[in-house]
Amino acid sequence: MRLRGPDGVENGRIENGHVVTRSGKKIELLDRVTIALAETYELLAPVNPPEVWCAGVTYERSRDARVEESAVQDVYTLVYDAPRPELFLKDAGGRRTVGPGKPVGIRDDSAWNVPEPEIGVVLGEHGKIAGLTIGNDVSSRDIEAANPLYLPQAKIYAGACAIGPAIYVPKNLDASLRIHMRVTDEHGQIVFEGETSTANMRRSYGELVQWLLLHNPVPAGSVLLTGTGLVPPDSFSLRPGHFVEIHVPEIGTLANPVVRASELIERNDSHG
Ligand code: DO4
Ligand code: MG
Repeated sequence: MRLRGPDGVENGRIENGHVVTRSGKKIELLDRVTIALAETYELLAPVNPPEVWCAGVTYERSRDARVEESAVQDVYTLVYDAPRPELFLKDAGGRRTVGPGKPVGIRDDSAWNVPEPEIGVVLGEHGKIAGLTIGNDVSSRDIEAANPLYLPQAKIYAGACAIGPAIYVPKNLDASLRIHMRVTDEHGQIVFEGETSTANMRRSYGELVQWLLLHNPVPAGSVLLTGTGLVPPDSFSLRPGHFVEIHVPEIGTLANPVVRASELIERNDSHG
């Protein structure tokens, strides 16, 4: 994990309820489940990925949701069953990706926005899997549903991606992970809650990475989000003021408030 504290940005690992930094400092975790830290420390995205890629329709639940929503239904059934997965570029240069605690964006020109809680594969050198993190592939379902050719606009915009809070290096990559998501409103009321497991994924991480790297020079440190298996009911849309928490017991909690994408663009403009 990476954090910013009084001594600047530091890398560390979690050991017995503490973060132990590379310089040997021990910082107590306020909460071992979410890996929250005291206010003097800011959790950062665990990597600055040169590129973020996503796989889509890797869970039956995602396939069914897209078949129902889309004006063009066949593409989703075909890609779910095909040997070649759906892969798309989500971000490059970290312009649209935020770390824990930072606001994610929803498009102002969309009325149907959702969080997509996903396991992120962190790529090491030579296509090796360095570890796993949590990702939020925030998406506009009405834009995606209108026409599959609109997918880049449904997926790529200011604040459309969050990753963190830590990188988990599993002993066994095939061991399934539980993914729990909760969305609350400004009063703390739960407006959506659900859970899935990577046991429901149709493809392995290794298979997705192999396809991604085929004739494609993706730099080490990039992250591949592996698809969502959790789709809120059609009546649900994210709105500014919502707070998204994605919890994976082995990794921690990725928590982000929701704002308009246009607000994030304005904030960046005012910072020059
Ligand atoms: O085909 C649309 C994207 C699907 C996606 O992002 C997912 O299944 O997670
Ligand atoms: Mg997704």
